[in-house]
Amino acid sequence: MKCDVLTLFPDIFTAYLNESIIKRARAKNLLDVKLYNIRDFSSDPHRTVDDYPFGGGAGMVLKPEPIFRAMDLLNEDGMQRKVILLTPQGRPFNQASAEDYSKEKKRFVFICGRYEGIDERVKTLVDEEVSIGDYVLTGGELAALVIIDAVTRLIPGVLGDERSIEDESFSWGLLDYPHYTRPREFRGLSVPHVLLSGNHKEIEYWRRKQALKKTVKVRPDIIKKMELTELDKKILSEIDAYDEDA
Ligand code: 6GU
Repeated sequence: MKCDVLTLFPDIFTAYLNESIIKRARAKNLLDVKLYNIRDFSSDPHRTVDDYPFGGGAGMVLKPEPIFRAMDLLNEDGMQRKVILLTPQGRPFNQASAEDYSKEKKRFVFICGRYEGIDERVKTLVDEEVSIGDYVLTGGELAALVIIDAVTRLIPGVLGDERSIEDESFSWGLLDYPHYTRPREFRGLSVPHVLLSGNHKEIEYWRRKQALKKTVKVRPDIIKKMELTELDKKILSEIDAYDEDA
């Protein structure tokens, strides 16, 4: 994934982009992020980026000029770009969006809104408005990082163990099953026997059951939308909390 980020707070990104899997993806050139401070594209001596809203009301609005000037600079290289505006008014981002983005050939631009809003005319530059959930953040920076993270881990070669993604698609849509490592017994809490059995068929069955159980309990909406296999239906019939008619 290659992207340009327009933000008033580039420092928010640097710590996260310089750790762990994301750092390694950048080192391998599988992820390229260039940060641009919108304030650097202000044209007045006070480096103003916001102004009062026409029509009155509380809060400030991001001015259009600095963002247009930043986009003019990006466009000088003639590359095709997909421009995403991060806003709580956007289309909800999900795992399917992450998969689409991970296959995108174009360079991305993430425009991070701040303050109470952004001048509506900026949207003439934008291909998609995207939100990461039904709550309000103080700015789009965390949303851009969430998207970059979710997309990067889907790019082939980023995760050390390619099975991590395979395992996920086996249970795609379900919440994950419980994981255990050594010691077998810890403060009176023991690892479920089946995981020590070496019986891979039984382990697979147990994990699927645990994933279904967890999902029924905390995300019944996911179960309702899923295509269940005959095995899933059998497992679910063994789970008390599940009501087929709900
Ligand atoms: Cl993309 N931006 C802001 N400010 N808040 C959000 C969001 C984005 N997605 C959810 N909440």
